[in-house]
Amino acid sequence: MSDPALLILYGSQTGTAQDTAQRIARQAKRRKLQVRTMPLDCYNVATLISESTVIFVCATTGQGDPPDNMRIFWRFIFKKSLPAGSLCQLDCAVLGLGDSSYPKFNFVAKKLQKRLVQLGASMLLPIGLADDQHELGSDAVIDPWLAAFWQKFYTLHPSLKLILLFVLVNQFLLSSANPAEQTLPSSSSLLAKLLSNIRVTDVSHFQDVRLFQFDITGSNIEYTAGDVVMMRPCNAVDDVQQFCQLLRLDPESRFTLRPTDSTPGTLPTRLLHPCTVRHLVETYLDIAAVPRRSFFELLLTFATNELEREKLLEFSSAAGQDDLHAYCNRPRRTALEVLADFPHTTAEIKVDYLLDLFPEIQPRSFSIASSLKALPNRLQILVAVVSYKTKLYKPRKGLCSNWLASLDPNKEDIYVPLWVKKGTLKFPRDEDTPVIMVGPGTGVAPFRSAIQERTADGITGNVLFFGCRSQSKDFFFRAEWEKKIKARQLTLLTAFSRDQEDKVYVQHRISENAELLMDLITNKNAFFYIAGNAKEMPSGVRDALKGVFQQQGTVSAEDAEKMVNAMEQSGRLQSETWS
Ligand code: 2AM
Repeated sequence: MSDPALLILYGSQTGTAQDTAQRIARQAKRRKLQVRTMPLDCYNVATLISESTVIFVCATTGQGDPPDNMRIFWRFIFKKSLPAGSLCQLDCAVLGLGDSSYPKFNFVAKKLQKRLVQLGASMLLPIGLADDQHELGSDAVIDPWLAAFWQKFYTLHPSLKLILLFVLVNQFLLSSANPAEQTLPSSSSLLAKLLSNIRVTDVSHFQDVRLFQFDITGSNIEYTAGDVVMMRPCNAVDDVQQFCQLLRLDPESRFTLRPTDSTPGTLPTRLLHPCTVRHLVETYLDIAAVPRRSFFELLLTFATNELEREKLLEFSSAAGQDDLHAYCNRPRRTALEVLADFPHTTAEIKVDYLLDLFPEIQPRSFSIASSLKALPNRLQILVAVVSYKTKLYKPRKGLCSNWLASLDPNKEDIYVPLWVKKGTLKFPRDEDTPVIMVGPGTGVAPFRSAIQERTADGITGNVLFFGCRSQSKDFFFRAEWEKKIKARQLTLLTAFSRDQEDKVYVQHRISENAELLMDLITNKNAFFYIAGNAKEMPSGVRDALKGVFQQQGTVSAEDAEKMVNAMEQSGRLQSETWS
């Protein structure tokens, strides 16, 4: 190896892999290495054969699929026509970011590593498998893995001297601008008018769940049941104001963006040009998320106050990670709250570094809860407004659900940028195939879409297991279901968990209706669906389904498990779960 240039390619869904890749790039730049960082799909894969050292940082999505920004690469790299030794000049390292509470933990990184080896690439070190579930967060794996990587890198390039000087690397320069400049091309998403924002749980109920309706007239959006809609929340007005005060920024001042290095694909295109500080903070900077360790490392470079500097130094060091976790991750402290805890340092932050300090607000996905066949030109979503307590005084609030809940279409016209993506749930098209759907709570959303779509097509084989706490408080869409039941288009089985002494869950109803389910699945080839956000619900439902097979088919537990797995493999058992 003669060329010490480093290429970092990432596949990122929620921004964590991107953040990690950029952190590695900063470390590389501090070492005065030539480094390029980009999403896998922005990279011309055909040139991989001429690279020397590549780090792949890849997330795995909940269902074991690659992130959206590495799908083209994924298809290419698995082409059968690629010759076995085609990457034999390549030294690489694979870092996977995953969550061990999902069955396909770090599946993408593992599969990628296997494929790279098959194509002849040499691995510089064993694969790193970071886990969100680790009590110290994914850095517990990433930090030692990176240390091992640099050690290996320096043994391969002994001529390189380690440069310990910390050089702050900023990707973007913000400079004041005159307002006459043009707007950058906006993204291709639709600005959909919000028509209604209605609470669907009783006011006395602990949880605020909303049904939002958007007008998509004039767009070419054509969604079907199972699809999801993506939207990006904005920061709360009060948070934006506090942020500007802490950083001593005038929210109305304007700037333009210029890249400071030649890495393609990193300049944000969806910001106005020129842009006000308010617009940047409100729509782009993720100040409401729990900050990552790299945030503290960068913050440290602005510290002049001795006390704050000491604390930031500790949080940036390997030895301080337990304390950082206790301060930040466990109570889910937001970046804005951290800034307020370090006021002297925050006041020193240079505006040029905002885009290095804060990741971009990531889009959130929601299962679409309506069907175009029942509601032409409309799109509805069912959203639980997230708020929970930690040991911090203020309750924690989900950014997107609270932002949506704050929008009042009766007061002013509100337009929300959104776009639609194919979801993981696919429903059979032929009218003879019944569907069994298990969707407690907001998990019912994709099934409402499917039921609306199927009944509009005259399909009547629809069985829904719905669970909520109380018949009178959070039984969403009750009147709609009653109409469908009357019209013999729907069989509804409900589990109201708290209307009686003992908990009743959807799985209990599944066991009670074993005969019906067995008949639908074995004689009528029914499809079976699970959706929802309770952590243990999906496995509870699978177990209940196994119980149905054991009891009705008089098979062993092992065979029942095989039957469930076979259904899943053939696409007749599908699930979409979220936490
Ligand atoms: P609970 O809150 O009374 O425990 C929607 O959230 C419904 O899902 C509620 O009735 C909730 O009941 C229920 N639920 C909670 N955990 C569950 C689990 N493991 N399996 C099935 N349903 C569950």
